[in-house]
Amino acid sequence: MEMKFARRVLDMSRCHVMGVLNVTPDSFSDGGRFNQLDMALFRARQMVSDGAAFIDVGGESTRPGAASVSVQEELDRVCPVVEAISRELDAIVSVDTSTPAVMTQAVELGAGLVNDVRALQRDGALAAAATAGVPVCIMHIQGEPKTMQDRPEYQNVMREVGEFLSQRVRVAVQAGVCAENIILDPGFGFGKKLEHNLRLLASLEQLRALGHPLLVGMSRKSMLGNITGRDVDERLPASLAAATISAMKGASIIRVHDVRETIDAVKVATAVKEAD
Ligand code: YH5
Repeated sequence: MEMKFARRVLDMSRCHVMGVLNVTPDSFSDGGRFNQLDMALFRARQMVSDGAAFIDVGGESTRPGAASVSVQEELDRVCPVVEAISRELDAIVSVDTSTPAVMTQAVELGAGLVNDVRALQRDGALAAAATAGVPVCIMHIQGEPKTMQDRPEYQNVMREVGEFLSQRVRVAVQAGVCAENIILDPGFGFGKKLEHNLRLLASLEQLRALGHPLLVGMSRKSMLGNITGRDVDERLPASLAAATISAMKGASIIRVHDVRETIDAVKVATAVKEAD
């Protein structure tokens, strides 16, 4: 159950925490005391000292209705941060991108994981991921980020997500991605209503039958707002509950904003699993 991410090897039978690092212009503003790169590095250092095994660097907002970003703009946002974290910190850099040129460049600069919310469906993404040679996370999405929440519909969400993911694994392996390098993600909130997200979380163990480690991301998402009635900055307790359930159900990587708190929740879940 070991997986090799550029310079580091992880046991994927255990649960690891991935810290979210957005490098979109609106993510960092401090009135000019720090520049963007300093701010990003500060956050990354903090998340690593809090125990993050991965830092997920993303330069494209996938919020419905968010403006699209040019390839050059995404490269300019992501590359300096990937380079600096890879050089300075003891964590695996994950690049949250659907853009082939960003995958290629980021891996050259030291990224150890390609995290694509579009499941390598963009032109050139399969080839870029195969050539990069690092593990890739393939996530389920219904539709495109811009419109995915318009009216998500499923007859059987578990079956459809499972079939989508196994089809993308097949296509990726055909394109030269090593099967042992594929991580799967049901894509919480990506073209799904609350009932779909809940059914996927309730049945998460079943997705492990596809034979790949699982990554999940529910931190601060609307599904938790729908359940608790809380605004985005009041969703930490709900996010910890979601992380705990995911860890109990066998997720290998949990993608979160609040690393320190999530590490404790994962430690409790892991201890209980080991006593079982
Ligand atoms: C994911 O699940 N999600 S970006 C809406 C929110 C809060 C957070 C306020 N990239 C995932 O984090 N990559 C994102 O409401 C991801 N899995 C993987 N593999 C969305 C996000 C967020 C969205």
